[in-house]
Amino acid sequence: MTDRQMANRKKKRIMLIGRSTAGKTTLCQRIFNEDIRYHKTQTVTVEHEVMIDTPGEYLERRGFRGALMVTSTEADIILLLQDATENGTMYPGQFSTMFAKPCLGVVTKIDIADEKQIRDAEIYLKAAGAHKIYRVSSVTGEGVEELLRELDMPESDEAGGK
Ligand SMILES: Nc1nc2c(ncn2[C@@H]2O[C@H](COP(=O)(O)OP(=O)(O)O)[C@@H](O)[C@H]2O)c(=O)[nH]1
Ligand SMILES: [Mg+2]
Repeated sequence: MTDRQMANRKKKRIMLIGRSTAGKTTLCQRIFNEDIRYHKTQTVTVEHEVMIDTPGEYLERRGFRGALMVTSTEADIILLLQDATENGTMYPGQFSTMFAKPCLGVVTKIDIADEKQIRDAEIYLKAAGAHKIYRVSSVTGEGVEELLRELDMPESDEAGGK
């Protein structure tokens, strides 16, 4: 095992859930200081052994809820992403109770949302069962450092250097 693999083994695994275009992949890329570029997620991908990115369909289609539950067994923490600019939400009430893991809420795209939209997104996440909620923009980076601190992944620890 390489040193990096050793280091990653001790790191918590973070699973990202959210409808398509919620900003899961972009947040992942931001966290690892990768170029922000668009690509659609077609399968579950594990980035740098710590981030588990999931397809939006897993949330959008009821038939895939089981897949989310199975994937969650690999995770230590679950992030429920809610796009602040989305009109409404895909999360059913108490969605988090499906998982036996701590669920944190993340409001995304705060750079292009107004305060009311951000507050609504927080209400949706709270109703979904998120026990703590963060506001981020993966474009400007606002709020990302705070989230990383909560996840115990300080930006300085070079989590995903390629
Ligand atoms: N303005 C802004 N756009 C974002 C942000 N995060 C993601 N996006 C955009 O939203 C779209 C969908 O993002 P993506 O990460 O692919 O969503 P995913 O389907 O949840 O993985 C892309 O065009 C991103 O550039 C953000 O924080 N601010
Ligand atoms: Mg994606």
